[in-house]
Amino acid sequence: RPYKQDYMTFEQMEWFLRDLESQYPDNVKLSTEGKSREGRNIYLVRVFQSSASAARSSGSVSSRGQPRPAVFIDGGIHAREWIAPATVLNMLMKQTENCAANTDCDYEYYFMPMMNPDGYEYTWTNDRFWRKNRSPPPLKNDCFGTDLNRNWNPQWGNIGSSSNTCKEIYRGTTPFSEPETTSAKNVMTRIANNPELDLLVYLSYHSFGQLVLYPWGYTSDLAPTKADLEKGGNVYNNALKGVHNVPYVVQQAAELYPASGASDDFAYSLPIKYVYTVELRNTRSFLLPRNEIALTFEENYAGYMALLKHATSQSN
Ligand code: 0X9
Ligand code: ZN
Repeated sequence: RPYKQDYMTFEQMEWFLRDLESQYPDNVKLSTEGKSREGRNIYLVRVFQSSASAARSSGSVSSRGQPRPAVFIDGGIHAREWIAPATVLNMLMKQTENCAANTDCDYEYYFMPMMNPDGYEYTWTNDRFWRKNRSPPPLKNDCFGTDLNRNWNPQWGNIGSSSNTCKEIYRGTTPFSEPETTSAKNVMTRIANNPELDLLVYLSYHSFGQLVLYPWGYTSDLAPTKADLEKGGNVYNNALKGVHNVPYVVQQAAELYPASGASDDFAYSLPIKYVYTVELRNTRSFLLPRNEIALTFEENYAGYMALLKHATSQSN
């Protein structure tokens, strides 16, 4: 299948996902994990080794009764960052092809490629630079939308978020007040608590800035496993750089600016060992030309593969 070189509407994404599942029924399971505020589906895509090839390779991980490694990846938390869902959808397709060919399929892969369908739709119809979801304001004459990357625990309501509904960083009324963050939280918690799985990696795709950010994001205090986080970030970045030689910077999220209530700090607290918010191309604008969609995907797929291998290697 050719990679998607164009930005898709939400409806096109839905067709793309249904099509992928029907083409690869042994490797892809599409589910709806909730509905957005305006009633759009929040999709989860599970990609996995087919049971036939798992049986053939018995003697490996699963049959020894050890948990299988798992990874959770999201895109589209922020509506205007179009390259994020575009990249995640291409990653999802490439991972599916790998699993169907029975190569590089050692994990259970969970993708939530479009976390904010209402906001995304709004960027196509009304305002290209909309960031938040489209939650109606608590008070009339107030402003719409909650920042889905300020609505999580721990540290909800702390620095770098706002209680003013009109702000881009409005945090919502309570932690997980939004159906979109609740859906993602529930899925991540379920995977983390599944004794058959070992949730090792979390990747959240955003733009722009060319950054690989690791926790904490709410404080410049060092995370307890900062050395591991930095190492994994460098593994991702070195592999990425090898593809198109584009510079990304690995740093602690709070060094960009402290922001509390983001998904990465939640993921790190679950706990997940390797947690990154990746700010994709470029360094100037949310308007990334279409001809950079494939390039962005290619370099980040290399980073992702290298990180996943690192996370399961003996020498990590
Ligand atoms: O501010 C954000 O939510 C992210 N940047 S963006 O330009 N895509 O909006 C960065 C979040 C980094 N993580 C934390 N600060 N926890
Ligand atoms: Zn963002």
